[in-house]
Amino acid sequence: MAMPMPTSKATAQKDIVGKGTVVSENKSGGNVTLQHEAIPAIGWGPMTMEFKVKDKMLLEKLKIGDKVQFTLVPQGQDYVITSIK
Ligand SMILES: [Cu+2]
Repeated sequence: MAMPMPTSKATAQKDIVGKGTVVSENKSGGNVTLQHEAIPAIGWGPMTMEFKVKDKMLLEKLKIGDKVQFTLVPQGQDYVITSIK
């Protein structure tokens, strides 16, 4: 996949990385519920919440109870997972 270098304007954003445990996943819907640790980069405390993933393929190997590290990017009002392992 092509990765264009960030241009000088606006969108150069740091990755937001979190850690958590898979509570449930919906592979066909492209959602995963994670019990995540605090994510100070965006001012979140620990919580359980549902995330969308950028690509459903990301969920293929996930199982409930897996400990994961994930990367978020802002998308509108939400955050979307762009990598999880
Ligand atoms: Cu959260």
